[in-house]
Amino acid sequence: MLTEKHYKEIKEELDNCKRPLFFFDDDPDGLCSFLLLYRYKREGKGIVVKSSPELKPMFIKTVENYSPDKVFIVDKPMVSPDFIDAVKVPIIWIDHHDIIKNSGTKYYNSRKDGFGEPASCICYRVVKQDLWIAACGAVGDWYLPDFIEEFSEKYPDLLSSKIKKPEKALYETKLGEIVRILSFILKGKTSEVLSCIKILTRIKTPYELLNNETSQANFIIKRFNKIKEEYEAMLKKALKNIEDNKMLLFTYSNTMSFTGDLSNELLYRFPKKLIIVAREKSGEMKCSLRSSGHVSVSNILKKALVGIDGYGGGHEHACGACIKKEDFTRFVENIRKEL
Ligand SMILES: [Mn+2]
Repeated sequence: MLTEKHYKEIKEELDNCKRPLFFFDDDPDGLCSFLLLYRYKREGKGIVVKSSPELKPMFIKTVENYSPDKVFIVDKPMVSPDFIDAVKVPIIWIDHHDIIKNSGTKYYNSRKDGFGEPASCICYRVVKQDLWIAACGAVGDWYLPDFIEEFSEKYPDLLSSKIKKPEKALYETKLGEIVRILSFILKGKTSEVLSCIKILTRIKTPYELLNNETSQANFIIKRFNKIKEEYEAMLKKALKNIEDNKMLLFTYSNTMSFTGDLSNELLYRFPKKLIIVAREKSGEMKCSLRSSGHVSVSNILKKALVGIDGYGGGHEHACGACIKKEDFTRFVENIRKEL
């Protein structure tokens, strides 16, 4: 658990460096965590870490090339020990996934009793500015923090104070629309992703983005609309498999990954079903699993993985898994048996 003392410590770390390098996860919570720290510090460089929950040794080169005086890691559940060994400057690691003991970094984790508020909430409590970015990061991780009331007061048109459920905030409000923008612009061509992130470090208000008020905002919105089209087409396909009343399974093999976004939206539309969205990539099925209410997808996943070539885990209602293609049908059968 984190307290005001920890937020102060992190702030001092930020204040006392000149050339920080920030690594962040490729989802709205990760992006917002980075934006909060960077927009306060106005110095350094951000690196989005795609495709793996772990910060891998390949990023040692990135550190060597930039030669920062401090490294910040936000919203990554794992960091390779080789990376930690090789990096000779202080590493500040801010996270809310499973607690890592003796990480060899300055480690800050918000977890208590199995839950930790999203990394963007921690970063907001450190910098105490850009409330709208913090709200986006939290809602993107399916969570309404205590400062959401203040947000609704300040921006009632973006989030009505009547909304008490994160999924409603995500799919029925303008705040949710911004979260989707932040999620979609992280997909696709790296150079375009970087341009969008750069712009986001300078966007002044949520309205500049939503109402397309500047040419910079327009660049982001145009890119968002293009990616959204692809997403809508996939969602339409996924909505064709809804006859099973306990489970909704959708598989695809596009280059762009919509797995997390699709599984979230399908769960919102079908809260009583267990959702499995899987993307085929190099002989593996990369899955996102969702459930709500009393159905614990993490327990089901644990049992379904027995005798299967694959791995996975996560939170009670949201998990990720990676399964060898040959074993995928058996894996799905195992899940069906558990339901
Ligand atoms: Mn997160």
